[in-house]
Amino acid sequence: MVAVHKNSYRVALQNVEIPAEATGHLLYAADSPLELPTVGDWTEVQVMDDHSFAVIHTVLPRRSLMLRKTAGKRIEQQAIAANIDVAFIVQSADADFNLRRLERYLVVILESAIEPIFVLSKADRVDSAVLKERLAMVQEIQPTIPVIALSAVTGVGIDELEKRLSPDQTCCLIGSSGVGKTTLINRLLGEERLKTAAVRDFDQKGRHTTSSRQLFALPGGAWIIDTPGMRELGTIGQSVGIESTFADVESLAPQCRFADCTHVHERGCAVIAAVESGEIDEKRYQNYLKLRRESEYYERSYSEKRKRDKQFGKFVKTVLKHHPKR
Ligand SMILES: Nc1nc2c(ncn2[C@@H]2O[C@H](COP(=O)(O)OP(=O)(O)OP(=O)(O)O)[C@@H](O)[C@H]2O)c(=O)[nH]1
Ligand SMILES: [Mg+2]
Ligand SMILES: [Zn+2]
Repeated sequence: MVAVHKNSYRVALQNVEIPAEATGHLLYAADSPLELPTVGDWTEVQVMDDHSFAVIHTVLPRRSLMLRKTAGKRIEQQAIAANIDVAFIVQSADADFNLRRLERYLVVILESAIEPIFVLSKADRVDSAVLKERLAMVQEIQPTIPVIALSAVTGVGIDELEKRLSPDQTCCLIGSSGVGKTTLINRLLGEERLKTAAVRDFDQKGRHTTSSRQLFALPGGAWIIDTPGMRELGTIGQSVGIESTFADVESLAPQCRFADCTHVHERGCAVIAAVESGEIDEKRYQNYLKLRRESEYYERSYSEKRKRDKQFGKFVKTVLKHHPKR
């Protein structure tokens, strides 16, 4: 599966891309939208003789699935991409730089056991002292995750990123609109295949140029997925990702006085003590609490909604049973 745009798909067959649709059975038998095809999926398809159209019958089991909470009011999980090995979390070294947002992306990536790599793009837009300082700040939030500073304009750092692309692996670029994800893919493809657009002058925000998720084969053999910049990357039921992203915070838990300490207000809390002593950054701690609250809240609301839907389903079936021939 190489592209999704609303309800239409594109699949790759050897070297050709074919428009595709899912069978009615696949659509209706799905218990949740997560079972539907998404970018990066391997699928079983039936192809028209002239290769003009394909029908997707099955989605094969996934190695990984990157999820977020759907944007807006609806409380549901939404697939971003499947079978990703490596995710490049892209943030521009100038206007977009925000450590708290990096932590949010990291939660989503680590929840799905995908290997994260941080990318500071537009390195040409800040002077080297600022760049160095920002690289160090990123490294500090997770010392074991690689950070690459690069510029798709001057080409600096591109080789470092290319070294991280292994043939047959699938990677993806995620990050806010306008940070240069598509420009980077064009650079890696060696041609201006995709549309990009200048960021707004007054606030350097992107214009949401990329509108669908798409998979590309890179010259070295790796696959890369471009994603549209997301306005909001909501978390839902992502406690594993939070635990890994904030491992330094959670590792203090055994030293808290109470075994079930929530690290919010308890006396004798080792986490609160570490924040007070400056060992853990106050803003990082606040972000940890915020993401935990958000992810737990949406998970609870979601499971309550599922329960209600199931009860409603049972009710409908009972009614149908009692009025079999209506
Ligand atoms: N100075 C500089 N500008 C860059 C660099 N990379 C991208 N840009 C510019 O930033 C703008 C936005 O780039 P895009 O590649 O469209 O950004 P995107 O992340 O794909 O944005 P969405 O598709 O909206 O999510 C374009 O005007 C690019 O030319 C870079 O390394 N340096
Ligand atoms: Mg783009
Ligand atoms: Zn505690």
